[in-house]
Amino acid sequence: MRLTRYFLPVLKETPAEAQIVSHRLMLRAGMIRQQAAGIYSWLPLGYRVLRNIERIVHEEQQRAGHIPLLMPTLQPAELWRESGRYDDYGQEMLRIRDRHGRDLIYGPTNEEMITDIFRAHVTSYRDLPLTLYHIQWKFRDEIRPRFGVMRGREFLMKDGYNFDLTREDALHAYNRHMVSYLRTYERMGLTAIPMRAASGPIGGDDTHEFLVLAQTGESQVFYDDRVAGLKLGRREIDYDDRDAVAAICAEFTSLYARTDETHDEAAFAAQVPEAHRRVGRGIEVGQIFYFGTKYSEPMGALVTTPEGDRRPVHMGSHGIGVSRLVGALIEAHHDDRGIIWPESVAPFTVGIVNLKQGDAAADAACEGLYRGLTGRGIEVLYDDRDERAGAKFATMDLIGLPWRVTVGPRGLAAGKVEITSRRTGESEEMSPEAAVDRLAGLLAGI
Ligand code: 5CA
Repeated sequence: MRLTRYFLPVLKETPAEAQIVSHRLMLRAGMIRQQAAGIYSWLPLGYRVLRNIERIVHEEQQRAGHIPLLMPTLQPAELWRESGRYDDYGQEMLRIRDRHGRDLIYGPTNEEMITDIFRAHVTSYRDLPLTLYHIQWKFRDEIRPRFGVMRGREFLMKDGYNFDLTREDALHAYNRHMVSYLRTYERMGLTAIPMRAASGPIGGDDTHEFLVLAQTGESQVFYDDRVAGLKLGRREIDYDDRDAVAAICAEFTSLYARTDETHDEAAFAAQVPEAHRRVGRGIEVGQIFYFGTKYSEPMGALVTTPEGDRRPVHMGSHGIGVSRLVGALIEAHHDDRGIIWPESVAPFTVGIVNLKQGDAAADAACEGLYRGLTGRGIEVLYDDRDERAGAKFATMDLIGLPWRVTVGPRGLAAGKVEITSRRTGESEEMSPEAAVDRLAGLLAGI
């Protein structure tokens, strides 16, 4: 993409309304625009990041054997009356009436609708296990929408729902989700710690939240600091191997890690040596629930068992805050000059800065680099504006592309361009051809 043909409305001023760094940087980098309290347009740069996050979420869900579909944002109130949540959900639920006087809601979550789909089509244990998910906009009329996309009213969520014959099968689905979530966050360059939590309006007893440690997080967290060092890494995972999946969950949940809702001071003191005890804050980027037959029973989602009787299925639901992750990623990856995107989610991986637009040699070298890199499948943003070098560097630093290639007449006279890592600030000079090879090599494993 050439910057002169793109739409990147960066702001020079720091917006006064933004209280936390990710919100400030998203506004300054031209990623989002607020349209109403807690409701945002995703401008092209922000939309690219959102799409990259979605892609990783899809890949990891499907790797775990979960099946994508797409449910609507508007739901008939009838379904929610069946489960009893139409009245329970309170003011967070946005209620709408259509021209025929029928009550609709803008879905805050989809347990009822997915249960309705299930009961219409599945009648036998032979069709189990089944996990369906989608990535769709939700609406919750939060009392205090704030921190930009972190606590929006309209927000993008991945929500998945498992259907199983027995509690044990459903707990395997729960564990599968935990492991797939750990992988998802790790691929984005985030450490998200599973913490025992409270279930709120979704229901059930078993629930974990995934928290990214950050000063600006809304949740207070209590944990053994050794839990923050655990990594899945590149280990092979067989999602059908119950014991192996359960063992990974045990590895990641046996050290003390709880949110304030479930924190137990006595257990904290007994289980965690003082030197490892930490109290901090975290951003909740996901939550998984097992709630048994809470929806299947009232809504009649039954299957025949191998013994021939009919039983309500065991269910759980599992959510990832896709749009919130954009903010969480920035909270975890920035410096005083701007965002520092991990390569896996970066809106573009490489930025080309032409120090002297209009100089024939510099323009030709930039065009060559642009074609060479895009030809190798790399997403490039070429700053071809007629601007001062300082302004171009500031824009690149602000929008946080992982790699910058700087091209100027002086370097070119010696046959060189410069590659700079946004994360380390380290630079290296080489020929334009070598730069293409080097970047293609560095990015091959992402
Ligand atoms: N039905 C379940 C699981 S699918 C559910 O709704 N879970 S949830 O309420 O925990 O939401 C899932 C994730 O969505 C949260 O972990 C959080 O990351 C994200 N989320 C929740 N509310 C908001 C909000 N107001 N703004 C942005 N993200 C949110």
